[in-house]
Amino acid sequence: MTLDQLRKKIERKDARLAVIGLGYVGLPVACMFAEKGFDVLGIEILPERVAKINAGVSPIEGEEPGLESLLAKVTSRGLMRASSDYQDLSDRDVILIDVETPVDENNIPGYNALRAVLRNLGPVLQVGSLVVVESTIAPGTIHNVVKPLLEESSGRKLYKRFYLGNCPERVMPGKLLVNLRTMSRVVGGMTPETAETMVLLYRHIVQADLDPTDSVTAELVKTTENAYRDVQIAFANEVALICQAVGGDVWKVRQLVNKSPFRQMHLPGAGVGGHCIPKDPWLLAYGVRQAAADEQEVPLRLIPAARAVNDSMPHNIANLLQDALHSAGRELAGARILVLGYAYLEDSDDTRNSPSEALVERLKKMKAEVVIHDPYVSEYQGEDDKRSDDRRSVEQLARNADAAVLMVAHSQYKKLDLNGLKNLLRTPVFIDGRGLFSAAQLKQAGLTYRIIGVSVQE
Ligand code: SAJ
Repeated sequence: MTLDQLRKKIERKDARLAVIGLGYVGLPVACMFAEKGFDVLGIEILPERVAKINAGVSPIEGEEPGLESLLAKVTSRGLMRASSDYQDLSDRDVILIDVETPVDENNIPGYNALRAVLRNLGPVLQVGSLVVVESTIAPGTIHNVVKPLLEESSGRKLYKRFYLGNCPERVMPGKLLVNLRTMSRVVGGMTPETAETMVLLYRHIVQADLDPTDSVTAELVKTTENAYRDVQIAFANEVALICQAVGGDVWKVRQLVNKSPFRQMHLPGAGVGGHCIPKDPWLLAYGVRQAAADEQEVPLRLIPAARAVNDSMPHNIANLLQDALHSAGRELAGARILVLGYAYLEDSDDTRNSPSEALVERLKKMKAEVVIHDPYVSEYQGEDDKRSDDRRSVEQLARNADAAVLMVAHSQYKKLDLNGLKNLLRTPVFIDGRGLFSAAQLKQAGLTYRIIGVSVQE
């Protein structure tokens, strides 16, 4: 099939689609194309997810407005189905790939999931089909990994047997469907004609700008936009550490700095977690290192430094805690610490790369005992009290604790009764890792406190 024939099929919505990887990106994408009338096949390796999806039940945790009902609608109408069998892809005209692309402990992407998909896809790839990688990948990956692997596994050359591009997703847990519909997307094609064909496809589900470009630019934009955010957050965190040291209040400093034109200082905090921001700067760095024969050609200083600053924030929280406990006449070793919040983001149940995980590890190394509460994370919504069947609330967990450490700005925590907490805690220490409360509030409650980015006013 020529690109022109494929375009016509896309315009008529006759093109048969497939989405490989039905996770937090692949599933909503599959549902949205199916809702527009495309025949969509989802390929998913986990059989239990396949079964759930075919039963119209979303396997995605957390609140995703509209997803459950949309999935039920498109599966019940037979517009979308899930399978684990790659043979089912042999009649597909367009294949979107949405698998995870994590980095390892050395910040190198192994692309294991992506490579497995490409190895299995090649042999069944229909002549003239379009393959689009939606996963976030390092600059150069389409050229140096995806294209050669697909040519090898399909036994044919690009353009002779398939067309190739990448269109990075810009979703955020809790807003999957609305982000997919309303956020602009960079559409990277291996040729301009491929990019134009991809724009025709995505126009069916995206109401915002679709910017056609080449594959490397699309890879650069996605990893850069998240590296940008990581550097911005790191700057705010470094200013917080400066304020702690020189007698300032970063929350006041930030507010006044942002009154200056063209300043948008981000929020300092207890750390940077999630599935995007901690990873994507390393994908950008990896792309550069793969391309630059000699590391000195492009000495990456700012991006790795920002990662180091953000990764140090949970340790800064542990230091603030140790200092506050000393003031209250308590050692950290042997103390019982209540950690408030384990998700990486406020009002989310997502714990991937959570700063709280790093803090808990640090506290345990410092011989503290840790109890965790999080209203959204099932295992931490409050331990069942043996004596009664009600879940142990923050107050009950605080009863024998020597400090409460707020790590996540969940809405529920904004309503904490600080006076009540002070009376419940064995040692009345409170560490505010997200600047949720003012020094005046914490002082009025009689708590020995520390706030991220605020110098001690004892
Ligand atoms: N954080 C700060 N200070 C800030 C902002 C965030 O410490 O000023 C922390 C958060 O607490 C969290 C982490 O950084 O631990 C990440 O927060 P995020 O708001 O960036 O949320 P993510 O990880 O879901 O980011 C996603 C990204 N979207 C995509 O990759 C498509 C990011 O590019 C978006 O900017 C973000 O959603 C968004 O706000 O939409």
